[in-house]
Amino acid sequence: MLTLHQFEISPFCDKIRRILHWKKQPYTVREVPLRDAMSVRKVNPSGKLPCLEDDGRFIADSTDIAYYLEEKFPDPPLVPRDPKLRALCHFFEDWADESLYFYEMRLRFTVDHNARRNLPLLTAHDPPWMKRLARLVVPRMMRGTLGKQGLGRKSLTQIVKDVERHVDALADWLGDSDWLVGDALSLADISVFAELACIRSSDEGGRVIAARPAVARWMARVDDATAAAAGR
Ligand SMILES: N[C@@H](CCC(=O)N[C@@H](CS)C(=O)NCC(=O)O)C(=O)O
Repeated sequence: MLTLHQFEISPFCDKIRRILHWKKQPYTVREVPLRDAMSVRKVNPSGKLPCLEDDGRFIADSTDIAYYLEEKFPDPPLVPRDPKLRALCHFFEDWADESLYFYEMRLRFTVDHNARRNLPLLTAHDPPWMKRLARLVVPRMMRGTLGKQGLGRKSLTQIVKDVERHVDALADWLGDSDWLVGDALSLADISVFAELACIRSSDEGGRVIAARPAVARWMARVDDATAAAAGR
């Protein structure tokens, strides 16, 4: 049996739930409340989630989990067989994981009106004392991380402009296509969707995506194909 160790609102955990759903694999969830975040090191020394447990074996990092699942359950495929399309799929996934991720973090947790909505979701599985502590500590911690990464030093106006450029590029790339890579849903679609869904849940990101109907339609298409994952 597969067990997904997760933080429910993490886009990387959403990505893995959607992959499991796409591949029609049953699984159970071990939700890690924020107060137990240190316990993650027992399953993944880096302290990050998602981590997938498969019969006593632990696979960490959403990319490694995705390729593990692709090898174990090849049908329906998630990664294109054609080398050029496979490379493109990898580039999209890396863009989502290593660039878009920081925009969603910046928007959801360091912009006050969005943080007020998202902090209760982050601590949904925690006792009241942890909810109170998180309200004080989490935005500060995220500002620290984003300050070092760089996006934390940009104004909200600059961040929104960057997001508009990213979403415009996505719209241009999609054109009349249903999917990002080739003619079928792939890991590229799921990875980009998972980050954009978080960006869309911020007021600013929601407006950017609503103004680009082709991207909104593509998001609905990916959601239809991969939603209903447990724990969401
Ligand atoms: N590259 C990793 C990133 C995972 C990641 O950053 N997860 C965050 C939650 S969104 C986390 O566990 N953060 C806890 C920490 O950094 O201590 C992946 O693809 O799984």
